[in-house]
Amino acid sequence: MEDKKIYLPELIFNGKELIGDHVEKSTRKLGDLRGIFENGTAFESMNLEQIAYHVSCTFPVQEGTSGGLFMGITYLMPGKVGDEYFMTKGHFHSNIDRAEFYWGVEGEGMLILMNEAREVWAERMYPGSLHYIPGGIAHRVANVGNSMLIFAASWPSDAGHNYETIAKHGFARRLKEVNGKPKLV
Ligand code: M6P
Ligand code: ZN
Repeated sequence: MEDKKIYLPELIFNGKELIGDHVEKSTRKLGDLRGIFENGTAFESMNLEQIAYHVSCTFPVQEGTSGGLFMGITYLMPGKVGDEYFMTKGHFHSNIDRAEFYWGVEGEGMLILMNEAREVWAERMYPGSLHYIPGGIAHRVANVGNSMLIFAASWPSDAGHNYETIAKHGFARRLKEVNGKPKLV
């Protein structure tokens, strides 16, 4: 007899993509990242309509609900503005004590972290790397390879994104390519 209590999952994560009816996709073009790179002249000379990254997310509960979790996959293109790698905008959480997991899926990246005292450090991201980002830590990812960087993330549904602090003050160090290698300067 058919078991009426066994269901198919509503979402599939096939290792690279989130698939299902409740997946929301967003795109950031290079032009949306104005102000985050040091070399403004190099930035303005580039094709600002090109895609910098896509994010595919699932929000099973309403944003701001306590106790829920969100998940997203980010597809960050390779490239540089001057000697700085393409990177995500980066944020603290609006509820600053909320943590997050990031994990590497494909490509080569660097997770750049900064605490409220503005101390900066970074962790290498690669397929299978797992990164626990404690509360109170701003986070941004740079693609340091030559191919697309894919990483996944899961964060609390009441974390929220505080982009203002980073937009205003940036990170205290920049990740640049120095002699062909990524370096925090
Ligand atoms: C991860 C998560 C998302 C975030 C995305 C892009 O998938 O942290 O919450 O939106 O990366 O990063 P950002 O919002 O800083 O551009
Ligand atoms: Zn976050």
